[in-house]
Amino acid sequence: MAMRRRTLLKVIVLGDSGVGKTSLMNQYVNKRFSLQYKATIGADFVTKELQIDDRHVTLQVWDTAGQERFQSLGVSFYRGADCCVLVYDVNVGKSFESLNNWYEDFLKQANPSDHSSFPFILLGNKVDIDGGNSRVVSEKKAKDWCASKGNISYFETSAKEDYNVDAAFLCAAKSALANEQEQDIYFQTIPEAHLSETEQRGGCAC
Ligand SMILES: Nc1nc2c(ncn2[C@@H]2O[C@H](COP(=O)(O)OP(=O)(O)O)[C@@H](O)[C@H]2O)c(=O)[nH]1
Ligand SMILES: [Mg+2]
Repeated sequence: MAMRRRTLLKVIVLGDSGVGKTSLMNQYVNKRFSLQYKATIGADFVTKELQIDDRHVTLQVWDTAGQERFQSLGVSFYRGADCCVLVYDVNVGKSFESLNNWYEDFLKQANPSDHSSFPFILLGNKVDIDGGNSRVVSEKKAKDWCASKGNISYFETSAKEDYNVDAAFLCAAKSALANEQEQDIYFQTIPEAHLSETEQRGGCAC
């Protein structure tokens, strides 16, 4: 009988309030959408079971409970993240301008071992609105931003119409998995003394 390992991956979703983070997660996990404004789905995270190649994966997707308005997300939100999904609204320029802040903030708070290789995904959400006539951020502008951050994957999405939602989260899961495997290899090849030093540094806020 084949033994199969289950892998837990933590994905966090960041972006300005109102861009559709909760709606994207709700569409992805529950296949539901509501136009009614809800700040949170009432839990720290939602989970989805996935099969990626020969791996059983439990994807844990963390939502901000509306605190993103105050930029005060707790340490537990960032801790141990394997992938960061950044979201902006293609119809709201400010939400795109905020991406740099979310990106920098994530790296500062989560402090992953290798900043340059940590997997991010960018979602340009609400592409359904007004048939695209009210969009203010072009696909090119978004892709240029992704290129400037070391080739982040980009998806145009609609939580309302369930457009590209599965594809985006699957990409997030695969990127997280790839990064996790690279880290396994990395940690296996360094001496133990070095490892504890790295861990201590990773856990320190300063
Ligand atoms: N038309 C449209 N509305 C959306 C979409 N995603 C979210 N919304 C709406 O935008 C508002 C804010 O969504 P929410 O998920 O609460 O955003 P959050 O603050 O980022 O979690 C709600 O009224 C949603 O119904 C989308 O893809 N298309
Ligand atoms: Mg929300």
